[in-house]
Order: sequence, then C-alpha cells, then structure tokens
Amino acid sequence: MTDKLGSLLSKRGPIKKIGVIGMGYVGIPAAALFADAPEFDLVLGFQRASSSSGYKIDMLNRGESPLKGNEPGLEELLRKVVGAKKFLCTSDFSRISELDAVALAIQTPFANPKDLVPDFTALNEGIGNVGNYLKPGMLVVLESTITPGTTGGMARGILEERSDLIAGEDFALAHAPERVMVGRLLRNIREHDRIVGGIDDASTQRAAELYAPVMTKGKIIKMTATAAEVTKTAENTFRDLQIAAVNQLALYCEAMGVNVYDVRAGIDSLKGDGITRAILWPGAGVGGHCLTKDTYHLERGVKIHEADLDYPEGADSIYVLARKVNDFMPRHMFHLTVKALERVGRKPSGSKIALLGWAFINDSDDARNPPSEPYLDLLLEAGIEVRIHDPHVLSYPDVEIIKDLEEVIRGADGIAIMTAHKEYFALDPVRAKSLTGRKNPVIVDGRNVVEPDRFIAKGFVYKGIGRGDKNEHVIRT
Ligand code: SAJ
Repeated sequence: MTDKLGSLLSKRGPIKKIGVIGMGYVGIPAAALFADAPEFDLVLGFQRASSSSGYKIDMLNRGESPLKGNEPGLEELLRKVVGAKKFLCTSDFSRISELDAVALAIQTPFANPKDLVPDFTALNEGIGNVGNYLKPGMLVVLESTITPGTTGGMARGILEERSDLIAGEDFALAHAPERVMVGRLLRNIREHDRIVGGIDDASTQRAAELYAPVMTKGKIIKMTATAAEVTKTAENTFRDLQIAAVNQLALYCEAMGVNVYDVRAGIDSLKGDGITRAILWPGAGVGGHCLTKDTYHLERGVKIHEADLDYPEGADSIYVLARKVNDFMPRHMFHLTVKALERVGRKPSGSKIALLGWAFINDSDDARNPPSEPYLDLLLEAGIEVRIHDPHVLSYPDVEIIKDLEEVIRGADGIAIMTAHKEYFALDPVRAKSLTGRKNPVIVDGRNVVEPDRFIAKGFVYKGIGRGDKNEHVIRT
C-alpha cells in the first residue's frame, strides 16, 4: 500500500455513493442491498440502453425486477429503495465520476473452452467505462468470476490506460466474487461469507468496508486478489469435480447392476472425526452459467503460470476430465433412451419422446446452458419427435416449451426426466400410461424422481441414471 492511496481514501472518507455495472442475477440484488444499507446514501445501477436489455432501466426505476423466476424479497426491496430514492438505474456512465466505489457484475462466458479462450467483450467494455470516469480515491471491485490474474492484470491495465491513474496509488482495486444461486440471491449475499481480495492491503480493506454493511450472517474473508480469483473458480471446479465423481460412479453402478443411491447412502454413512464426505448427486448433466465454465477460468489461470507447474507428465487435468464426464451425461441419457425404445422393439427414428424439464436446475426458470439442449439435439438427430415441458421456463430460442404436461405426454412412446422439478415427483404411472396409449411406454429418469417399481408394475420400461439394479428389469405385459 502506498501512503498516497491510504491518504486519498481517508481524505475521501467512508463510502457513500456506489455504482453497480451489470443489472443481472448478480448486479441487481447487490445494488438493492447496498441501497438498503443505512451506511450508504445512493446506489446507481448501470445498464446499457441496448435493444436486448435496455428495457431493464425503466422496469428497475419503477421498482420492478426484470429477473425471471421467484426471488424471495427482491421485488419488495427494489420498491423500497427506489421509493426512498436510494437506488436509480441509468445508462449514463459519466455519472461514475461522482461515486466512491464501483462494482462490476458482468457475465464472463467462454468463447471457446477447448482453447481456453474467454469472451471478455462485455467485461472489458464495462471496465473501460469505469476507466473513462475514474477519479482518485475511488474503489473498483470485480464481482464477476474471472480467470486468476485478471484483476491485477487485464483489468488494472485497462483502468490505468483509460484514466491515467495508477492502481494501488490513485485508486483501490479488488476482486470480491459473487456466490449467488438463483432462487436465493438476497439470502446468499447476506449469509454467505464474502471473499475479498485486493491488489494491496488498502484495496482489500476498502472492499471489505463496501460489503460488510450488507452481510447479516456471512463474514468477510480477506486474501490477495489472485487468491480470491482462484478461490472462486476452484470452489465451482471442485463442485463440478464432486458431481463428476458421483456421475462416474453412477455409470459404473449401471454396468455392475447396482443402485448408486444405495452406494451413495453407504458412502455417506461414514462420518466422525476428520471424515468429511461431500458426495453429491448423479444426474442428467451439469448446466448453468457457472460450473460449465469456471473450470476453464482456473485452467487458463494456471496455463499463464505453466512454466512453474509441477504435474504428472502427460496427465490430463482432472478438472477438465470432470467437465468431460459431466458433459457426457446428456449423451448417456440419450443412450438410455435408445436402449429403452429398443426393449419395446422401437427404432429411434419416428419415435416420440416427452422431454420433462428444460431449466438447468430444479424449481427454477433459469435455462442457461441446460443439459436438456444437447440431449434434445441427439434425439432430433436420431429422427425422434420431441415435445418439451417445463413448468417455469417461459421461452427459449428455437425451442417450443409446452406448459400442459398431459399434452406433452399424450401419444408419446416415452418420457425422459431431465430436471427434478417438484411437479414431476407427482407423476402417476397409470395416468401417464393411458396418456401415451402405449402397452409398454418407456420412462428414462435422469434425476431419480420416480419410484421405478411403481412404473415397472404398470408396464413401463424403466431406465434410470445409476439404477443398475432396475435398468434390465423384466417387462410386465
Ligand atoms: N448438479 C448435479 N448434482 C449435484 C448438484 C448439482 O448434477 O449434486 C447439477 C445441477 O442440476 C445443475 C448444475 O449441476 O445443472 C449446477 O448446479 P448448482 O447447484 O451448482 O447451481 P449453480 O451453478 O447455480 O451454483 C453454483 C454454486 N457453487 C457452489 O456451490 C460451489 C453457487 O454457490 C455459486 O454461487 C454459483 O455456482 C455461481 O454463481 O458461481
């Protein structure tokens, strides 16, 4: 820390005016909570007035949430902070110059995971906008999940080049990654511990000052900017790895005629001193905006330091392998579907499948990178006619989502469950069978939603991920 930054920050005093760039699943709840904190006077939410997302500006300034799906407490909080004139959404980026702190919450997808090439277009534009209006003594925080090294590298470079100011001397710079999940955005920000990593101690301290007022249960965990970037990408990579481990176990259990859920319960039973067991749930795939890409951010981060990496000669990264296993699960669902149809003498071509669940996660409308999409592509390639049901997802490009579950099942040769929406746990084998009009309809369960015996008893041909104990059952005629 240079004394210069320290004195600039103390001269500026406590953070009062905040900006949040990117009005999405991360930026909107963050801005609303900052605005609701008595410590802060005003929060500006910055949104480009683009044709695709400009509509959000007026909605937010009416106190309405443009986020789809149920987000407990968010709409009320927005109405409150807009009503109190503590939150305003604008596309006028020049107002950044009047702020004490700016947080960037912009999507960081991968253009090409294979070559580890991220698409930082939107992020760079956001950082550039901050750089254009940056003033001495301001704090810039990156909440987006980014490749380790980005805060002190690319982001710092753009900010310094645009502002002619020096990070760590004239302004503070930090990474404080988001840890939110749809359906509980506000609670996650309030209750999860917050990783805060500055390019220097003053930046870390200033960023901690920004987040402390919005946290109820969570505590601030301080570290360097790069350690914070690794923490975020690694925590999602580890979750993806844990899911891949149980997905691989599920494939093994199918091959060995064993029920993975018995095995899982067995493994999970070993508890006690020093034994932590986080065995997750197998399923039809891993979707969403986070686990599908954060591994590649971590891999890209270490690639930059490749020269110093000591790793088994010629061995693949277990993290990338985990991605491959999880990306394989929709194809495994396809293989199970074809095998089930073959058991009733049906060729894939010309068969009809009712695909249940388009959202990437249960009881949500979030359809970012849904595992159902690669599954659908494989079904269509095989000449299978598909009707899709999802109780929450309203629309999706080039895909028709039908709200009437019975209409989707009517006349189908089989049912495939891709998302564990609670509605599907009530699926009735008698009603479903009569809707299909088939003597032996098939059901392929990608989320262990149905009780196999209830369906097998009614003449269904059952296949389930990890259900080696049932997948070759005797067909009841
Ligand atoms: N999934 C499984 N088996 C499991 C858990 C999940 O197949 O046991 C699948 C889900 O069906 C879904 C995908 O994985 O398709 C992702 O599910 P998720 O529960 O990880 O949901 P995300 O991606 O929204 O949330 C993750 C969380 N990360 C961690 O818990 C380490 C969340 O805390 C992060 O805030 C979020 O990523 C993010 O934004 O990074």
